[in-house]
Amino acid sequence: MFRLHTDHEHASLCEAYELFAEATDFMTESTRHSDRNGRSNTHAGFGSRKTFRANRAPSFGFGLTNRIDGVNAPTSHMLSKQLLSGNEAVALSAFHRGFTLGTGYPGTPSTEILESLARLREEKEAAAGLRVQWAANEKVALEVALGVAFAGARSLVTMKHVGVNVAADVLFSAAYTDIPGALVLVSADDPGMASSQNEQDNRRYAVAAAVPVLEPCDSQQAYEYVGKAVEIAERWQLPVMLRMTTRICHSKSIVTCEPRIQPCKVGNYQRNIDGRVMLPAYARLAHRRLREKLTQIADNAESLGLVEYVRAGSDLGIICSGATAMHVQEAVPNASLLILGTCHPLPVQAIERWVNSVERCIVVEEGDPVLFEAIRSAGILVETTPRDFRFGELNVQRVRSILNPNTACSVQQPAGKAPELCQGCPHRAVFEILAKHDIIVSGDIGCYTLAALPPMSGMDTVVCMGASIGVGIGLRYGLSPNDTRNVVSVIGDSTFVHSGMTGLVELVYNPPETGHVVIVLDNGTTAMTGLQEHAATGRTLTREPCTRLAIEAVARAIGVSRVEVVDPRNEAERFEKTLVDMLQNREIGVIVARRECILAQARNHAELRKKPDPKSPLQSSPAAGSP
Ligand SMILES: Cc1ncc(C[n+]2csc(CCOP(=O)(O)OP(=O)(O)O)c2C)c(N)n1
Ligand code: SF4
Repeated sequence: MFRLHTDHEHASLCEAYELFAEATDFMTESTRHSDRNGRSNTHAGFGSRKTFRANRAPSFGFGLTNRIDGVNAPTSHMLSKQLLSGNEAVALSAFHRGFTLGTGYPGTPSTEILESLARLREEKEAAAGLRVQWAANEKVALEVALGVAFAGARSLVTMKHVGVNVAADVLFSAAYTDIPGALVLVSADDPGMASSQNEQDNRRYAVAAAVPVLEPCDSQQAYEYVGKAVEIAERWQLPVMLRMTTRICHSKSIVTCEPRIQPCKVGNYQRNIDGRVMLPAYARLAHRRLREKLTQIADNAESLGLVEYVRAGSDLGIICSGATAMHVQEAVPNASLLILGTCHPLPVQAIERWVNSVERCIVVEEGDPVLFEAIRSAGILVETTPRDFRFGELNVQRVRSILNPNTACSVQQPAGKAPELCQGCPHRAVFEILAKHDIIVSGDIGCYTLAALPPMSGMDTVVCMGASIGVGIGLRYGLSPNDTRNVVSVIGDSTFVHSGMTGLVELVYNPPETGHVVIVLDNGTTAMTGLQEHAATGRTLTREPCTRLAIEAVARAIGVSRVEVVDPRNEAERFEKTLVDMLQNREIGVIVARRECILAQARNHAELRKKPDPKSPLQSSPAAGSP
């Protein structure tokens, strides 16, 4: 079902309904648009002004809520106007531009990009040659995408902001290489931390890794900027980051798209050893080439369409980008705006000219003062956003407060009840047993992180994906061997595949004197981000059967001396006894607590009812079977 939000100050209800009617003409079904707790992601006061750009339809906050069913994406034979989220617009644009690969690792707010692309791919004829898949983690996703682009084809790699931390090693050196195809990296940042462990601003990564970054301010631009990213990537042979934020990813607005579909580009490998082998001798030259490329891109920013001027008076000028550009237009319709589609490389000349044309110029930006610092270090005098506004998302009200310090500024937390583990969630059974013993739980990221909240309060540390094992080992080292408390690492199955295996190698290589126990919560899905598949589910992104990574076999192969597979609910006693034995005997042990997520189970059963297939791994879901 569509849910129409009309809390825009400048959009009349009639106008909104007209647009809505127009938009729904081009939509077939509703689209999933909420996070795992059912909160819809809508624009609260997300701005629209028709004068903004003559060729751009205004943006409205259409919030759609539909968590599991009704998942749908635009299809190629639709007319050229569609109501799309930023994520869907990116997928459609990649589809239209003949990308050969879409890959990534799930993470809110980026997940729906690949899910939408996969649905577009189902139109086999139009998408012949397009692969869409989940990778084991963001680093390997970027490596595979880089290979595709080295071959001369186009690849899209998607991740949430913290995913770029995992992929950073690849990114920093890939930037030095000459890449004949297009490598477009989507970093979906989460200012305000709607569903993340931090609010890092990945524009900083673009600067540090020396890659161009494009920042769309609505779905239309998300669609267009994929095209610009391809243009820049192929012309200058370097990776391009498309930096989205939660508001852009999940908000819907009208997108006018090209009717044309380019077929998937097939690569034609050209050898270029000094351009792609980053030995110091080649890398030194490559670094100089990279800086030259960036200078050229900055010089071409205006002709690439990355600089937009909105002229009003000359008293007040505001420099902004991304979602902030929309808020600013609503908050201060009388200001002149310089809207930058990129903060790196910075189009210094254009900025300087523009700043000189206004009396007073303020950089209004969400997150870190990236634009401000870059502009000031170019020697251009501008004012910045006060420090308090660095925390959380901006909105129209907060932008007003920036410009008028007498207006109160507060970060509003979304209403609603605190998230909690579902009733009947298999993770509950594990934490109930852990709570009975005096255990320090080194935790990880997934649905089970919710066990850290009261009343369970059952987790002691959570830092980043995969950290549970390393931190658990470190806690063991740091505590006295005579300490009566025990440490246990708890990690989900998707997280284990993502970054848990190396932790296990560390455990076997440098075992603590007191032993250690790792519990892998194998619920047969990546539940936290909306039930995605991973290598240990035995199903691909499109839910076709594939080779299943057996977690217990991996643990044994790594050299863990005792590995047990238990159903924590039906075999609660055995689970508890195994845990206590391992702890008391100071063993290096892994317990795979295998029981299917109840939501995944419901979805799988519903699918089976629709089309029973005896060969389908859904018939024998690893998490559903006996341990
Ligand atoms: C580097 C990184 N990538 C992606 C995410 C988003 N994310 C959070 S938890 C999670 C995986 C959860 O799956 P699992 O470990 O199986 O636990 P479950 O939610 O199924 O209980 C993902 C992908 C993240 N926080 N960090
Ligand atoms: S793992 Fe599944 S059952 Fe448990 S809280 Fe997450 S979605 Fe609910």
